[in-house]
Order: sequence, then C-alpha cells, then structure tokens
Amino acid sequence: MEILTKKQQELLSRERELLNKLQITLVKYGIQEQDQKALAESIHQLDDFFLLVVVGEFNAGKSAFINALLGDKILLEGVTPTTTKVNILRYGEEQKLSSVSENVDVLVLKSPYLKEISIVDTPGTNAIIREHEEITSLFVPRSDLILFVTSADRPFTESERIFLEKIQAWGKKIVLVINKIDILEGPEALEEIEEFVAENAKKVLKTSPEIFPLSSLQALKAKGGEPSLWVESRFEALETYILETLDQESRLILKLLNPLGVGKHLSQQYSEFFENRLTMLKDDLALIGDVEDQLGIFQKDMLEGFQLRISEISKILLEMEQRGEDFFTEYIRLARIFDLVKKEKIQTIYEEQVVADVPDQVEGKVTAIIDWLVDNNLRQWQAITDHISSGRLKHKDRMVGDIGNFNYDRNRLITSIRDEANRVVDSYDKVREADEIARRSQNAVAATAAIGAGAVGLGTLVAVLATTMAADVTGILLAGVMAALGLFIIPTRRRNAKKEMRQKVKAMRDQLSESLSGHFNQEIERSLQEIRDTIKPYTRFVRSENEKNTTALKTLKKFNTEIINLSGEIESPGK
Ligand SMILES: Nc1nc2c(ncn2[C@@H]2O[C@H](COP(=O)(O)OP(=O)(O)O)[C@@H](O)[C@H]2O)c(=O)[nH]1
Ligand SMILES: [Mg+2]
Repeated sequence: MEILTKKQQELLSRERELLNKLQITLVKYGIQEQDQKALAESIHQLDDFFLLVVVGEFNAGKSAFINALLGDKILLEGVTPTTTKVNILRYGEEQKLSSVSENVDVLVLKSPYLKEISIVDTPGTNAIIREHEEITSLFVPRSDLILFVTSADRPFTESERIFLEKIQAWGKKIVLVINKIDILEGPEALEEIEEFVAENAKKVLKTSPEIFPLSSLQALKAKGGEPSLWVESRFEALETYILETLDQESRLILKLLNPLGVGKHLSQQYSEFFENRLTMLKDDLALIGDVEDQLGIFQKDMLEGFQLRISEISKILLEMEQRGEDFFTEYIRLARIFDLVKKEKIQTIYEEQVVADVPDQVEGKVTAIIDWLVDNNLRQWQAITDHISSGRLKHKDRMVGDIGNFNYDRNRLITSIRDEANRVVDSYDKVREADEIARRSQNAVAATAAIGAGAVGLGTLVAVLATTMAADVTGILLAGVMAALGLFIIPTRRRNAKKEMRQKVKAMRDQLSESLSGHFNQEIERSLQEIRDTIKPYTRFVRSENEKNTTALKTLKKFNTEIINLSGEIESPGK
C-alpha cells in the first residue's frame, strides 16, 4: 500500500483491530466458511494493491475493455464465454502467467496502468454457466472498486440487476460502463440507453453511480493506430476517472472502506439470522409459558377438587358419627336394659344401623378420586399435544442457510415432545393407570379398609359396654337400687361411650384424610413432573438459545455501529 500519513496509519490499525475482533466473533458464532473466507480475504487485501474488478455478463466486453485500457490485445475476447477463470493482472518487470488456484490465474505485465492498480477480469455472470458466476461472486468481496460492464445492445438485463444487488450488499464502490456504444445509431439511442441504465442502477444502488458510455473496440483501435477513433470511443472520460479522479487518497479511502463494507455486510447478515431465531424463540417461550400456566392451573384445580372430594368422605364419616350418637342415646338407657345384656345382638344392631355401608361408600369415593385423577391427567397430555400442534411452532421457511444446529435441534426437540405426548395419549389405559395409582397409594386405600376394622373396634366397644352393663345390672338387682342405675350409672356410661366413639371416628377421619391427601398430592406432583420432564430438554434449549442469540445480536449490532462510525471517519478524514 502507498505510504500513509500518521492519521491514515492510525485509522488502518484501528480498522484491523476491529475487523479481527469481528472475525473472531463471527467464527465463534459458526459462520459459513465462505463468509469467513470473504472477510479474511478482504482484510488480507488491505496489504495488497488497489484491486479493480471488472464484472458483468459474459460477452458484455469486459476483456475487450481491459485490453483497451492497457492498449493491447492481452486478454482473449469472443462471443462465446471465453474467460473461464479469474485473471488478475499485476505489474511486474517480467511478463509471466501463473496459476494460483484452479480458478485464478495471475498475469504479470509491465504496463504503467498496473503500477498502482491491479485489474481483475472475471468470467462474468452467466445464466448458462453457473460456475462462472460463482467464481465471479467469490471475487467480489476482495475488490476495492467494481467496474460493472453492461453492453449497449442489451443494457441492464435482469440477471445484471440481480448481480448488481448482490455486489451492492457487500458495500462496494461501483462504477458503471455502458460498452459497445459504436453499435448504436445516433446520439438519441445512446441517451435513451444511458437514462435507462441510470434509472435502473439507482433503483438497486439507492445512489446514482458514475456511468461511462464508451466503445472498447474503438478505443483499442485508436490506441493501435487509428487515433481518429479516440474521441468517438469516449474512452478518455473513464481513463481520467481511474487515473485522476481516483487519486491516491481516494483509492486509499476505497481500500480502507472495502473490508469494512464486507464486515458490515456480514454483521448485518448474521444479525438477521439471530433476529429470525429470536422471533422463533419468542413463539417457543410463549408456548412454554402457556404450558406452565396450564400446569399451574391444573395443579390448583386438582388440589381444590381433591379437598372437595375429601370433605365428601368426611361427611360420610360424620353421618356415621351422628348415627352412633343416636344409637347410644337409644340403646344405653334403663328401658333397654334387657337388650343391653345381649351383647351379640347389640353389636349386630350397631353394625347394621351405625356402620352400615360406610366402608363401601368410602371405598367408592376413593375409587372415584382415582378415576378423576386419571381423567385429568390424560387431559393434560392432550393439552400438550394441542399446544405443540397449534401451528405456532411451524418451521419458518424464510430462514435459509442457517448456521449451526439450531433449526435441527429445535425441530428435533419439538418433534420428540409431540411424539411423547401423542404416545401417552394414544396408549393411555385408564384402567391400568387407575390400578397403578391405587397400587402406589396402597396405604391410603388400605385406610379405607380400616374403617371396617374400625367398625369392628366400635363393635367391640359396644360389646364391652354391654358386658359391663350386664355386670352392673346384676349388681343392681342384688343391691336393689334401680334408681341409682337410672340416674347415675347409665348416663355416665352413655356419655363415655359417645365420647369414645367420637374420638375413634375423628381419629379415623383424620387418618384417612391425611393419608389420602399425602398420596394424592404425590400423584398430582408425579403427573406434573412427568409432563415437565418431557418438555424439559426443549425448555432448557429455548431458554439458553434465547440468551445466546440475544447476546450475539447485541454484539453484532455493536460491531455494526463501530464499523459505520469508522467508515465515516475514513470517508471524511479531516473531521
Ligand atoms: N461492437 C463492439 N463490440 C465489442 C466491443 N467490446 C467488445 N466487443 C465484442 O464483444 C464480444 C465479447 O467481448 P469480450 O471482451 O470477450 O466480452 P466478455 O465476455 O465480457 O469478456 C467480442 O466479440 C468483442 O469483440 C465494443 O466496444 N464494440
Ligand atoms: Mg472475457
């Protein structure tokens, strides 16, 4: 590069530092190799000569144009695609041709033009030979100035417009050449074409580029011995532009701007990736939020529903207690003295009237709770399936050429949740699930059986009472003090019996409610946990990707701002 002023040197070193950091960052994000190469080469290009790259459709006259510029038929011309390689023309004392890669040749020439500018001839854009376009495209990021050649006989074709858009994205300085003006009849035709090209170029580039209408054919002839054609060729304007307008300083500015343009392009392109991902992740987060909300509601509803069902069981027991009260009131009194002594009879009456079908009723209620739990559990899984297939998570096709495994991982996780939820729903066997729950809550269910035992316990209480009553009655008969029995002993017995029964029933109620609560809470937790475990890898992925992509986007936006600022400084170094 030319000798730099102190200010230029400072700008250059800042630029290198910034671009190197950007490169490291982008590599860390896993950018495509092709993009990484483009950036690396554009940075590398800072150390090289000013690179003027000539692009355009094949047959536009790119090679002819370069020949005219150098004043010699150096490059092959032809109506069929002649250049299949990129040709770099460099200055050197000794002329030689060497191949640097499969697609790139370097031609060293002793031409004064090349002392400050290296010129690149490209195979051009071509709808038929795609490879040529690729080769050309790969070279674009390295260029410091693009000379876009279009031909007067078919100016600004659709494929040229598309190609220009691509170049523009790299932030390149572009100059337009309308070649072959010698084939046009009259100045009106040229004016029309110029206007057409200018209009269309502006649409793509958003600014008006310099446009040079010329004839390479006439220019070369003029340089080769027919000077009368020089003015007509209108070649001089372009030469003046390249040699004078594009003086050392403006070339340096372009050179410094070149890799910044590439860096800006890439940071914007990858920002878009991350933005798109964050949009997708927003849907994921919303879905996870919905599912979480729903599971929360499920838990709350279940607990409430459970309390209600437990209180129904309590009610059954309370009713039994009431019947017990009535029983003791009815039977433990003087008038029943002869019934009381027949303890088996009393016990049977007690079990028939007080205990009755309480064990069956309670067991029925417990079974109902299990069924209700199983139903709701299934409904939760169905809700998950509905959520996942709500369409919100449909793959976004607009994301082309993603980097890393993001889309793959996301789709895989979503699919696995959907499959698992579907599997659970499809294979849900209510009977088996209920059995499972019953088995797991065996202790709680066993407590219901204990009511039977409890009833026996109370039966025993009655039996014991009856026996002691009988003893009392005997004693009383002997003592002959019936009054004392009616007034004192029997009421005390009755009171004690009631008290004891209340205590027993309460203990039964407490035990039952406690052990059922414990087990059913566990069951509810269990089913929630199963759902949460199923979606957990997805949740984890979404949260961590969201964080990663937010950071990446922020970082790239910062780079973008820094690049824009530095470009501004380079463009107006005075400020
Ligand atoms: N009439 C006319 N023909 C030209 C001009 N420049 C190039 N050509 C012809 O156009 C054809 C394609 O030129 P070439 O330089 O090979 O085009 P490239 O494919 O863009 O490199 C050749 O036959 C050239 O002789 C020009 O200014 N006027
Ligand atoms: Mg050519």
